[in-house]
Amino acid sequence: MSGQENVVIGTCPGSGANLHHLSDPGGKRGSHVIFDANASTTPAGTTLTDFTWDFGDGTTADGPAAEHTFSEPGRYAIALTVMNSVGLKVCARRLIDVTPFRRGDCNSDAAIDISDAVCTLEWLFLGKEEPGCVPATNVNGDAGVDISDPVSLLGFLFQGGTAPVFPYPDCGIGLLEADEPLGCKTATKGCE
Ligand SMILES: [Ca+2]
Ligand SMILES: [Ca+2]
Repeated sequence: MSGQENVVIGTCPGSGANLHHLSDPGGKRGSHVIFDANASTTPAGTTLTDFTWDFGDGTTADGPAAEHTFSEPGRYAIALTVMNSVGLKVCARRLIDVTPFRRGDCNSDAAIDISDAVCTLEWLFLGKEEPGCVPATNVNGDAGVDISDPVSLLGFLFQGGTAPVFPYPDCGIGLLEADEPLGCKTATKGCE
């Protein structure tokens, strides 16, 4: 595993079945993101000719791949517009939280241990306060946070199970499709 994570960003309503990807270099903290649209598709007989990125912070870039460093933490709407050789344009959008966290660190103390599983269980089932970075509790990286996440963390800690998905063990920003609706408001300790 290279540490690189790819996620599909959704197409705009009414566009074709085009796929675009974002990727993160992994290991780099926080604000530097590599965007990659090379997986975009176009109907047979046409080629993709233009790629335009809007990073949501007032800056843009061209080309099938782009790198961008966000200067401030926050939530950004990334938009990609692709045009093919017959002039058909499609777009894709994705919100990303440029708030670095370490996945698994529910209680934000820079360590991943049993107290994080307890933290998630207490939030889910005992009415404790929601963690400042909910995606950090989505240990298994699936569509949401439920009991399978603390179970997965305990399995990793004590039974040699699967490690939390990126960003782990290094800090990073959440690029999973599930990270967007969960929303990471505050960086976990050690990732600020
Ligand atoms: Ca912790
Ligand atoms: Ca989950």
